[in-house]
Amino acid sequence: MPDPQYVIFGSEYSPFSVKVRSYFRYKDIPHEWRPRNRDNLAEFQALAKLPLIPLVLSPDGTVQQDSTPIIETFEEAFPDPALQPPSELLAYLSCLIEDYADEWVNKPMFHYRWWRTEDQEAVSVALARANMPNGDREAIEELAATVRKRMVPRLSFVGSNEVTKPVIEASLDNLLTLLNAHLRGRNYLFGGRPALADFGMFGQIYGCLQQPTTEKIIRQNYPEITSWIEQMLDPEIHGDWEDWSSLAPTLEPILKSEIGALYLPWSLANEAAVLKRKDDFSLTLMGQPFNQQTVKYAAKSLQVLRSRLAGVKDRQSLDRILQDCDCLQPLVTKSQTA
Ligand SMILES: N[C@@H](CCC(=O)N[C@@H](CS)C(=O)NCC(=O)O)C(=O)O
Repeated sequence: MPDPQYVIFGSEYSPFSVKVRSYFRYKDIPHEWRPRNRDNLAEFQALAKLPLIPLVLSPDGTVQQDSTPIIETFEEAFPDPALQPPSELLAYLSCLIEDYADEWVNKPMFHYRWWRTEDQEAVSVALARANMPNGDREAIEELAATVRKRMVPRLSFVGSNEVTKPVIEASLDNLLTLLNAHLRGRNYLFGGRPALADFGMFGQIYGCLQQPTTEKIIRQNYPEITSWIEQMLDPEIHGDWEDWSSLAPTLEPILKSEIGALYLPWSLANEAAVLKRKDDFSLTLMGQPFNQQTVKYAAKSLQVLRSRLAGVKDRQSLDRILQDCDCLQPLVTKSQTA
């Protein structure tokens, strides 16, 4: 009898869905990739607690949503090959980078998707086609117009506006430059095997390759990233994990200039606003103003990072790295409500 299949309801255009799909492929977990569309929408809605993809349906009928907890659960049932480096230090950094990818790199991905007319047009037609695989041209165009009208105002959900645009775009430029350098001469972020961080980062950057503006930026300038993305679609092991000493020269700059200088200060300000029940917040990033509406989910994920850090047994080297990269304080001190 064939192995029972898990079903992943997702979309090629959903970074969190392709993140989970690549994980299932890497782990060789028997699954069916089921793009959510008009034909299966009712089935999806009957299963979903939240109107979000990915959704994983297990053969026993269990439903799971939210990519990080999905991966954590499956890691227990399918421990080989291990998703995280055995070093506690590197495993923590992998969690931190995954969280940054999910909560911060999602901003430029979504911003570039819906900011410029060329991208709006291309992505809305692609989404309409995915939703109506057999639709004729007129129906696709009509749906694309509806999708575009609905999605463009959602730029505010990720904090994309005229004021924040320079920071969001500069952050992606910075990340791509540093990531390309880090991936030169190595297959994955932590060496010859993909880690949790790769899956999170892959989802967002794969999304960037599906929209004309960022596709051009990446294909013209960042060949190492392009080939890493190709590998991440169906990842295989090419070697062993590296040590911090060989990763540090090119990984530290990402931790410092992206996570320490942008993501964690943003996340801390967001948390403070959530605790004060404010609808929005502002802070200075890259010497420029940044304002957006509060995101409850990011406040929770910051707390998860803190609990995880508190559970690390040997903190000495890790704390020193986090300190050097300006990441430590937000990961040990909760925002004040007063
Ligand atoms: N934290 C969630 C985020 C999931 C999410 O935001 N999914 C988006 C697509 S990437 C979604 O479903 N948006 C509503 C929709 O597409 O209907 C996860 O990691 O799975």
